[in-house]
Amino acid sequence: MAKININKCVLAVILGGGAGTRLYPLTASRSKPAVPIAGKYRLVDIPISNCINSEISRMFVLTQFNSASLNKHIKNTYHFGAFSQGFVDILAAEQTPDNPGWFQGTADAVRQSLRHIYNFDFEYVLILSGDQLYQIDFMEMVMNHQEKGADISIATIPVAEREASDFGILKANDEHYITSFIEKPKKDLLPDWVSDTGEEMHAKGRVYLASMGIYIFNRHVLTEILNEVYPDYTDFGKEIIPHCIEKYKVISSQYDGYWEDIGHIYSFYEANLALAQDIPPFNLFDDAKTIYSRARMLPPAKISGSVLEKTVISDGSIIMANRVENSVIGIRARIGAGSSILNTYVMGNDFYETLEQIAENDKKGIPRIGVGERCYINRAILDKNCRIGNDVRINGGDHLEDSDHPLYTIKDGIVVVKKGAVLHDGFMI
Ligand code: ADQ
Ligand code: ADP
Repeated sequence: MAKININKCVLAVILGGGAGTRLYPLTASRSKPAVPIAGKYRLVDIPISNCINSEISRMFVLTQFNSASLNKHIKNTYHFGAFSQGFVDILAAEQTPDNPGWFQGTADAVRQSLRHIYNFDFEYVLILSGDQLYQIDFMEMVMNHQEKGADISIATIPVAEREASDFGILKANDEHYITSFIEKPKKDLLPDWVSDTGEEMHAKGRVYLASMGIYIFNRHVLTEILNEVYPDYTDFGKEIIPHCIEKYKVISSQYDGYWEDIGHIYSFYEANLALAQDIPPFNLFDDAKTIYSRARMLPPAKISGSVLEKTVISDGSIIMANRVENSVIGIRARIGAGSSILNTYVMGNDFYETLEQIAENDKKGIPRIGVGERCYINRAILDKNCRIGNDVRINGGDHLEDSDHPLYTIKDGIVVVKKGAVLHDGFMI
């Protein structure tokens, strides 16, 4: 089959996030697509970059609330030029006379956005999640969808038993038509949902076919489903998809590469730190699959007296630490002499303090922005613009119980220091 003009026939819709509770406190003051990842990117850069690398350049980002940082990031990053039809537009939940509330779920978010989306010419809508890490060329999925004459395609991936209950699990026939679907099945139901996922996957115990939450809908099918057939259903995974497989031609498009859901603090943390490994499964150093982000005019990182092991250091950082290990250090981060940073994601800062500001703050006893001297920080996420004084000790781990405090939150043993938090000299967690 001839290669299709994917940019003309596909329009992408990125589900930028619901209430954002799973990534709290990172989503306390910003919308989920704006959450910083991998030192210099934001969550939304991942699906957008995958679209661009797949030659899809028309995208809507649906988000529960708009934020200045998201707008600024999108506006300053994604320019497609005068001779392109490309755009990235943010659609935030809005109150209208007949709809007082927020998006009630993923399908409701798309339903409420249809009037903006349908102004454009396209054959297929590609629906993407905003909190996943992957590098996929969508061309194959679109061609598969077209060849099979499907109404809906779902990207699927084989998963093992321990994660199967976190996903929509499905079964498909030899022709890849989906015959049954269950959203997040309980452990005791799993034996009925084993699929033939291929020899290699079976050998790894990955015998359940999970929905990746990536869908292609035919243009007319999507409006029919959302407005006529199931006008009351608000969620794709829980309601729309399980019901659609009886009425529509729904196919599974299996993918066997790296794909990670990063919607929880734990998976977000693990995925970030994995970038510091020798050969990370998610490859930021691949010219063919660039992850795009805002080009900032930052100076190179400056490092002195530090032992660095498996560490990613972003532009504009000033590192005087004693040791940084298995960590990701974000833009403009500052780490003082004698400090040890272990197993930690430091998001970095939005600005530098001037020497005058530092002197002024010193007088008032306010720690300077970044991490001070002789600190020990292990198993933590430091959100942006934190002020960590000298001799601060943060020791995350399973000995800590989940809890929420004014300056930090503990989830799954990971200490998340909130954006802009001030931890004075000697503070201990
Ligand atoms: P979940 O990820 O649990 O499962 P959901 O919470 O609906 O599903 O989120 C899907 C995406 O939509 C996420 O990026 C989320 O942030 C976003 N989202 C959620 N509510 C939204 C709203 N009201 N407005 C805008 N965006 C919103 C889904 C499927 C499963 C599948 C997994 C794969 O339901 O079947 O296995 O994705 O990760
Ligand atoms: P977030 O990453 O948490 O979403 P924002 O992107 O909203 O944060 O904020 C980042 C922007 O705010 C930066 O571009 C920076 O210019 C600006 N900013 C924030 N705090 C300060 C400050 N104290 N001084 C100067 N600029 C600031």
